[in-house]
Order: sequence, then C-alpha cells, then structure tokens
Amino acid sequence: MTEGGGMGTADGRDGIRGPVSGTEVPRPFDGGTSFRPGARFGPAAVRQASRNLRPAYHPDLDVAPYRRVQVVDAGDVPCDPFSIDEALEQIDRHAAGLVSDRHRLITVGGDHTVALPLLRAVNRVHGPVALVHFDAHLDTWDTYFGASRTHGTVFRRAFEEGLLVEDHSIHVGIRGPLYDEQDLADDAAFGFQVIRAGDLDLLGVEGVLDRIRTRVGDAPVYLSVDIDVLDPAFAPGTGTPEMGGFTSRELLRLLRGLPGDSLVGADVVEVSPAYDHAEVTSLAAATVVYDVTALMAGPGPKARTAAPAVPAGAGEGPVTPPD
Ligand SMILES: [Mn+2]
Repeated sequence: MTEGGGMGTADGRDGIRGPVSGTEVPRPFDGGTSFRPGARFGPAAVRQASRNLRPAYHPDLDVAPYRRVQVVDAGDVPCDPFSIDEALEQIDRHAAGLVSDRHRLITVGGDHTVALPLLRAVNRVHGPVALVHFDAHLDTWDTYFGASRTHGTVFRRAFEEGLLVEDHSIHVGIRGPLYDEQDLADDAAFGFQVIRAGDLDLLGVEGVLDRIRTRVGDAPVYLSVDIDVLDPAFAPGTGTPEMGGFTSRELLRLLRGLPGDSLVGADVVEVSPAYDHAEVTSLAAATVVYDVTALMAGPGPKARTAAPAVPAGAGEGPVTPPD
C-alpha cells in the first residue's frame, strides 16, 4: 500500500494474506468523557490520517512489519451511546472474539473507558498484565459525579478487578494539578509507579526506558496510550488537554524502546477530531498505532533506541544534512 492510497483501514492495509496475527479495532465510544466530548469520532479520523503513512519499512525499528505479521482492521465496534455498562459489555464481547495467544489487539479509541473491557478480554487469555500507561492523567480516581466507570477511573477499576500484576504497572507522562494530594498516595497504593512528564528532562529517554523495563520485568505488558500524553501543541484534538507534555518525537522514541515481545495488547485513545487542526492529533495517533504494530512485529538487528553517540567534532561548524 502506498502513501495516499488505502481503503480506509487503520494503517492503509487493503488485504489479508495468511494467518492474522494482529488486529486493529476502533471503538467509537466517548460516553465516559468528563470534559470535551467527541472521541467517538477518533477512529474515523485516525483511519483518514493513516493514509499519509508509508508502512512498508520502519527504519528506526529496522523491520518491515507487514512482511512479518498479518494485520487486519476489524472494523468499528457498535457501542451503545446511552449505557456505559452496555457499551463496555459490547467492547468486551467483541475483543474476546479477537484476542488469543497468537492474536494481539491494538485498539483505536474512543475515550479511555474502553481500556477496562479490553483489559478484561486480554486477562482471560494472558492473566494479569503489567500496564504501561502513557497519559497526562493518572486515571485512577474513584468516581466522577458518582459514576464509577469513566475515562478517569478506568485503572482503579482494573486494579480492583485484579487485572494488573501487582506492583508492575507504571504511568508515564503524568502532569498537571490534582483534585487532592491524596490522589498520588492512592495511586501508589494501587501499585503504580509514576514517571512525570518533567522527569524525561532529567532522566532522558534511556533513563525512562530503564525504569519502565525494570518495572514491568518479565510480565506480559498491556500498553495504553492516551494521546493527551502529548503536549497540546502536538495533540490539540483531545478531551482533556494538559500543558507541558511530551513532543511527538519523544513519545515515539519512548514507544520504540518498549519490550515488543512482551506486548500482549495496546490501545490508543482520546483523539477528539473536533478540536484538532490539520489532522495533527489523528496523525500522531495513526503513527503510534503503526509504531506499536512494528514493535509487536519485532525490531530488526539494526534497531536502536539509544541516542547515537555524538561524533568527535560535533557541534563545531555547520550541520551537514544526510544524503
Ligand atoms: Mn486517560
């Protein structure tokens, strides 16, 4: 599939050859959103933005992902727009029919509430997972306006349901003010470690990756990417934007260093196209989906995630562009 083509699938793929080993499933659901609505329209926007991708070869991961794995866009899950509980059941049922020990799911949301039924479905195959959660927000609050299943409470519910391996999960990119100082203590009590957005400045990409890898250990990993982990400059089209986030380059470098072999599922959520400009947010999400696909396919021998060594004399004289 070439740039500009595609049949509206999440990554421009137009056919299935051989056994399917990965599936991308959009969830047009935003009934759990607390502020700006509209993430139900995210999947369509991410599909459209994905037409800009050149998916054949991923130079940073040194892999031609679609020569190694088969990927299919499994279409949208019909979601009840009025009943959150019914929508979560529908997502769970649909995911359960797609996930197996050979088939991994990458979901395009939808608001972050969709991660709860996805974790339930993944748990039935793999057991509890280590959650690597990229987000501006903890999403471990108890209730919003008395509601317990929302996009801001999803990972407290996952903890309570025993869906996470104890003390192996980590939030990355957290920032912004909280409702209460106790929020952080509660979150730690649920077994989460936190890497705040500003920690990236101190630790660097490799330092953050070391912490993530150490945290998840050998556990199966579920990756959840809330697009608001990016700064609003890089992802304005989202429901609860927060200043001081990662650049898209930083996010991609972090994702590319994750342990792809351990990844049993992933979601990319909270793209809300009505607040987007020039598809910048949906392109970011489409690229994240592609990168996670490539990561699951398995990086090749030339893949590098560390910063290249600075050659002697660098910084002196003009920068020469590559050939
Ligand atoms: Mn979130």
